[in-house]
Amino acid sequence: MVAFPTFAFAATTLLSLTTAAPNFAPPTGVNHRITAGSTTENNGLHFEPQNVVAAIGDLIEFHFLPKNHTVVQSSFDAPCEPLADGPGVFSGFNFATPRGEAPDVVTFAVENDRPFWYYCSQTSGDHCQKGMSGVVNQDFGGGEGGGQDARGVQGEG
Ligand SMILES: *[C@@H]1O[C@H](CO)[C@@H](O)[C@H](O)[C@H]1NC(C)=O
Ligand SMILES: [Cu+2]
Repeated sequence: MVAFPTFAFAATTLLSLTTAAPNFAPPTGVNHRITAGSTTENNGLHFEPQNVVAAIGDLIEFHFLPKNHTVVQSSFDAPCEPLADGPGVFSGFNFATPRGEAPDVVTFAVENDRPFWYYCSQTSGDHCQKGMSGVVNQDFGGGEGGGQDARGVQGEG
């Protein structure tokens, strides 16, 4: 997936990837809607759906439900930590909402078929440790994360 620099999303505008991605894949017109937070699961500490399969050129949209969530790119090996080896997606804390959906949405395009692991970095309440993580394009083969759910997804509390 995309490896653009750490940034904060400030608006609903689609992130322009033209500078970061000279070979930008043609849009497919398919959007995958993921909510950060849940009205039903795990006391709201949940991404839904937490496991998405997307094609190159699809859009991923994160919509934010109540509490104060983020989307931060992580790795299979360290599901509750930002990428150690370089910049990744970091939404910032701009999406807290007491009820309903936050007005701002994080949107980006899928540019490759590598797994995109992510989590909520809200430490007040240990959201990730309690199960708030997910993945786009998990490797279902024998490689990284093959045949397993996102670690950290199965909450203990
Ligand atoms: C959301 O959480 C962050 C980090 O804990 C905090 O800095 C920020 O003030 C919170 N925002 C709201 C509106 O509660
Ligand atoms: Cu959260």
